[in-house]
Amino acid sequence: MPLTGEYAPSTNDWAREQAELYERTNGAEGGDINGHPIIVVTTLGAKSGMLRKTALMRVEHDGTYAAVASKLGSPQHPVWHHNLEAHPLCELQDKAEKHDYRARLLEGDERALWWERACAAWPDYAKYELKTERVIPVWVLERV
Ligand code: F42
Repeated sequence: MPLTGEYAPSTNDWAREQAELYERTNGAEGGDINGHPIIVVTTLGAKSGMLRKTALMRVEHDGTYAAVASKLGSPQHPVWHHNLEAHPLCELQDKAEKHDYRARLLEGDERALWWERACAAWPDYAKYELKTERVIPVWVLERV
């Protein structure tokens, strides 16, 4: 069942413009960073209950995706991480494809496997890991 609710644009101009440009052009514009593809995930706000759209690096394997809550290695988790904790059902857009997914927070060997896949897709994740004390949450998003 697709997410319903009112879209609440991010107050962060960059975050808002990137997500909206991607969605408007189905990833034809704003679809990658130096050739590394991006996706847009729509989550339900943990506090607002409104729809939030977040651009993330595309980490995919056999139709399943990962969402890596790196936030450039900042000391705090990105707030979309808290949205997924509260509401695991989300929507993922990969270019023109948009479907419903359920997010599951990874631990142990499964997290290690997806962390390896994430760093292969976006090597800077390894740099972010060195920048912060926090364990960067890795979510797997499985098609509903
Ligand atoms: N961020 C990543 O963490 N991982 C990535 O792989 C990644 C890739 C990427 C590629 C392109 C690009 O342009 C950005 C990329 N980012 C990546 C950055 C990402 O898009 C986010 O900007 C970043 O992760 C920070 O996420 P955030 O959810 O903390 O965003 C802030 C800036 C934000 O939008 N805040 C909103 C606001 O209006 O200030 C509130 C958003 C929200 O969800 N609010 C919740 C609610 O209830 O509505 C409250 C949640 C709570 O508990 O406080």
